[in-house]
Amino acid sequence: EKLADAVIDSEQESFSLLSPFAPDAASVASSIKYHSEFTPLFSPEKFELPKAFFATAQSVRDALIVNWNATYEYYNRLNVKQAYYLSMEFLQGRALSNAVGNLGLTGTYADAMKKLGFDLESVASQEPDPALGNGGLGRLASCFLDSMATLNYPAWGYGLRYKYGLFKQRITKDGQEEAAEDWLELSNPWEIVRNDVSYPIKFYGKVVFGSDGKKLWIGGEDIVAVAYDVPIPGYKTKTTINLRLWSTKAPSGDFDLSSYNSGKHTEAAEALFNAEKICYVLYPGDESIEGKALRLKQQYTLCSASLQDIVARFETRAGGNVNWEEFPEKVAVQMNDTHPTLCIPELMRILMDLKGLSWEDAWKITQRTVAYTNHTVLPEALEKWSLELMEKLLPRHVEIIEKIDEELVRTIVSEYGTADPGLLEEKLKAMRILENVELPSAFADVIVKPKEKPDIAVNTIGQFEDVQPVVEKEQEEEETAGKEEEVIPEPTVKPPQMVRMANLAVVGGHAVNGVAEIHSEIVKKDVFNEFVKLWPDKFQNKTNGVTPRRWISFCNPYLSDIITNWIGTDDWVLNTEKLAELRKFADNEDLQSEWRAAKKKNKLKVVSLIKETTGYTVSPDAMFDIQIKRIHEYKRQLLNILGIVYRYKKMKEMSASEMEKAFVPRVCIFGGKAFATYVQAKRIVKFITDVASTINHDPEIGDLLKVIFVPDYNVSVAELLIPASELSQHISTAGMEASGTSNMKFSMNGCILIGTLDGANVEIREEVGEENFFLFGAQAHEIVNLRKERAEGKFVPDPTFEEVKKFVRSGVFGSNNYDELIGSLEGNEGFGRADYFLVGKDFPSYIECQEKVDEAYRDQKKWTRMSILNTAGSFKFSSDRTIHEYAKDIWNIKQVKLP
Ligand code: B1H
Repeated sequence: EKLADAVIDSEQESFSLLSPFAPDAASVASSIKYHSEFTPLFSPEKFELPKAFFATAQSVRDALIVNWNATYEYYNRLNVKQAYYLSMEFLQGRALSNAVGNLGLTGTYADAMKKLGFDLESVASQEPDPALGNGGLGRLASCFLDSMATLNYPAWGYGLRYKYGLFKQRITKDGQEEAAEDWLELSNPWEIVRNDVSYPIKFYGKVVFGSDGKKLWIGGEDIVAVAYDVPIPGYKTKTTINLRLWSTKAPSGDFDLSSYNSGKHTEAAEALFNAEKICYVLYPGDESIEGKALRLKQQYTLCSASLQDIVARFETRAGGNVNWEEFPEKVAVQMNDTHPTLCIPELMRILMDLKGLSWEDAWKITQRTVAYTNHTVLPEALEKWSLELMEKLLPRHVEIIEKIDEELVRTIVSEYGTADPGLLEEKLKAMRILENVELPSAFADVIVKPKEKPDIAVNTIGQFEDVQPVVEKEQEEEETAGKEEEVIPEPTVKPPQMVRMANLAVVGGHAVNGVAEIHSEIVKKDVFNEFVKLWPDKFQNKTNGVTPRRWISFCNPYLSDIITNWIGTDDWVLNTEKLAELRKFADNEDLQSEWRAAKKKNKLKVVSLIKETTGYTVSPDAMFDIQIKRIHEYKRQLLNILGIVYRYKKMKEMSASEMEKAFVPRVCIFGGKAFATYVQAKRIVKFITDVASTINHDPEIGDLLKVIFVPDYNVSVAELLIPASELSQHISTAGMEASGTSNMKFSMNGCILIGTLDGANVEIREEVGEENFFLFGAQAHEIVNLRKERAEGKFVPDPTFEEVKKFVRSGVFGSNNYDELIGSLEGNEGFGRADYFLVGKDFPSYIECQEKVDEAYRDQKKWTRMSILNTAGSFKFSSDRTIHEYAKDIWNIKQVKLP
């Protein structure tokens, strides 16, 4: 009965639960005072901003813990089905304003801060921005947590508690420099360590048969994973879910006292360091085998600790009555990309080796429990692991993976038969989990052995490397130069044997989804086409979304107030479809002038940010044109900056009055980090800052054009930039950006997008209307042919493109001739990479489109209307919509309302 009462029908009422915790400003102030005295982090005599932040956070945490406990207890009691979102990244951003906002206490806390002599905004800005993620994939995970809590879904996140988050970026005269991000330096007020929730994790060792005939994994290296819980409050609900982050340590007793006593201090602590270093850094470099082993250890730690925890909870909640077949009715595991794919063999291992289930039963349960989200189609980003490394580190898992692979081979053989060995070979090549590995012995003689040829580039885990490493290519060419006549001998080196994690994820799960419509189509047509033929029902689309709490309500209070006033309610924060009501006021001059005033106030904040971080002064009356995202060739920051260079060249050819007539004043803002070993991306950063310093110091240009690279782009910087944006750039080569999520945030904040038909741009344009989106560039289905043409030398570049390259090479931006950068956009010689990302092809249509942008901006009424219609049309992109879809179509979980 209780369960039936609590579980909310999908077409249920919307919640109007007020926070159960409704103190007044005076009691909040006294709670903060209390924590400033009794939560010892700082000396007692002073009460300054950092201490004020920690004391305030502690006081908010008290409320969160009450709600967290109530939520946990209730789910335990009802034993409802719960979803678990496993991700190597959660890019949470600062928590204070978000928590206070979700509790509905922003006003109360602001008043309390005043009583104590502070203002809430400055206190909140003391919080370190925890960067436990690289970009969109990690931030998506955090938006999902906010929606799960807000919508009262029983769901948790599982991740790793990295000691150092994504590096801090400094911009120097040489470009980007990286420094460690020590976000835990002063401790993390939001986490609660659970010393009683810890699990053993094993690496290396060997597999033997136990006395009961079951497989036993023994020996090797043992460490312990300890739970750190971060409460995640929902908006206007008591539901407070959990983000459980694992930290690693050595088992107690591993400190070697006798070594220490004999003076060997470092050796004494070796085991401790060995265990702790697993969670030191988000994505350690993968250049060395040590680095690779560490990343695999991280992935396994996440999967093993989380599954042991989930299984233990299942058993506890079942009381004395464990029925393993019910596991998928109580548990849904979502794998955020392939990084947690070891969940599949790990759940199999636990069920078979520890719980005694048969292979068949364990396999059915695993498949029904697990699902996989794909976030990229870049071939170099599809994760593969060396079989040799995995065999050493996780011998039992490799046995299980080999058996899954064998079963898959059986399925493929029975589906396609052996009559056409060529066809069968092709299918096996596309679908097998193990690459370059002999067929299982049972199939050895029915199939002609596939011819071994090494892959050109051995895949590593990142998507951040040069797609075709320049240096290697050059060497290759040197080595083969003048040898045309010679017969090239068959390579004697054995091709590397690899485990293809994406194939394992597709085979082992019951659902596979892409993250935008066009991306899900590409996933089906290209990446996993062979699997679609086998299991068409597995494949789905779940277009990404972002939380309207953080990304409109809290980061843009000026705009939020206007929306609330004009719609007549603040319900839109929960029911974003209400934003569509703004459409009927799009031409209203009062709304338009309020709208512009709010934008201006947000722009003024960014003017200060730019002054503080770069020293440049920019005009708040110029158009703010922004591109913020990881620096990657496919995202084409190079197209943007070359467009700016072209604009600058044109200006230099004009008189002052001609210039003003021809161009609208712009501040072009970039932000984003380049992966530390991604050389070409770092060159792009350096080039942008070089162009910036030339243009910004050119007295003839003045406010007509400024170029800014905002250093150390992160969630907090995004929260300032997005509300101030007027134009934002989402200009990836079509087919390459899976979704993008900042595009959604910009549109919600009344920013107009310039972009290609890629990722979620396609759907945003449909929703906000074609006339409110600046479209240019080649389309996804044209790309293969365009590249082919390009490589064959058939492509004739537009004169504007030749002109802009020549201008760059002429030395206007300093002594650097940018050979590697500009060369990458040209033929196949030298630095030539035949413009793989088609910057040259799209350049003329981009320039033309930017002219239309200027023209539209000149008519401020028209522009404001476009801006309002973007916000009004953005409602589909709330992560609430996305989470409802996952809950219904993949996880099969129901909303549960706390009493
Ligand atoms: C996305 C990644 C990613 N796709 C490997 N793939 C990583 C791959 O550390 N690694 O090894 C880290 C991240 N990230 C992004 O996901 C897509 O590029 C975006 O288009 C998409 O919006 C986002 C969320 O779906």
